[in-house]
Amino acid sequence: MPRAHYELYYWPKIPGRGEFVRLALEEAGVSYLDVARQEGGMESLLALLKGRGGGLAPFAPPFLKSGKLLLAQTANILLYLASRHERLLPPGEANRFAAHQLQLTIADLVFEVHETHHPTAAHLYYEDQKPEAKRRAGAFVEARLPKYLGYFEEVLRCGDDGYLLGRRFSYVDLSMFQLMVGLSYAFPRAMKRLGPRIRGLSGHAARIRARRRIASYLASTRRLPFSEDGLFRHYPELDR
Ligand SMILES: N[C@@H](CCC(=O)N[C@@H](CS)C(=O)NCC(=O)O)C(=O)O
Repeated sequence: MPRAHYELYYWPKIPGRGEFVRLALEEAGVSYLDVARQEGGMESLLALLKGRGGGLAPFAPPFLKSGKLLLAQTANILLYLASRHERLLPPGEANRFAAHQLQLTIADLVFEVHETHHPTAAHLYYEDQKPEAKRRAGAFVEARLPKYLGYFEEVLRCGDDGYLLGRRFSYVDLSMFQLMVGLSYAFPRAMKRLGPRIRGLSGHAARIRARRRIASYLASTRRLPFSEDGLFRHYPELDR
């Protein structure tokens, strides 16, 4: 394997939660290896999950190796990257904790998205929990999605220049972009209906998409498409 600054460990065929980390690595412009997408990489991922890397074993991907350090939990990994690459976060304690707070709120929403297609058990197939999924997705689309996006729209409005932390860009803007794209893939009807209420977020996503490093990444083969094996899944029956 070629030398890399960072090693990212995530399931090889889906963007999933790994994508939040990938976007930050791409924006930081650092070299990284997407380990599980390399030959023999899945074995390395599974070995680390089983605690064979020494130190604290992660519970689930994504995880990131930086030198001897092995870190898990998406929000934790992003906070770490932001502490090393100033492009990802404006200086100051207030910004650091505000970014982390927003990222954890994004993580809460991501969890609820997953629950729409796996409300009963994460290890069972969607097909084995369809009635429950329909009920859960109904409540999500009706109440939770507008509440979360309404909140983020409000946060964005507080910023003068259209970033979640105010005038300056941060890694949370990348995650918000990914969230908007994922939600539009999974729930196109609900997102269209919400459109007039989330104009700020839509404009924000378009601006993030156009950032030089992000646009170039999105056009590359490193970017994986959404599918019904991932976190953001499109099942028309759940998008009422
Ligand atoms: N809170 C963790 C959640 C990690 C997680 O659920 N990872 C998924 C893939 S996106 C997984 O492989 N989970 C396996 C499991 O929960 O058993 C994070 O944000 O990183």
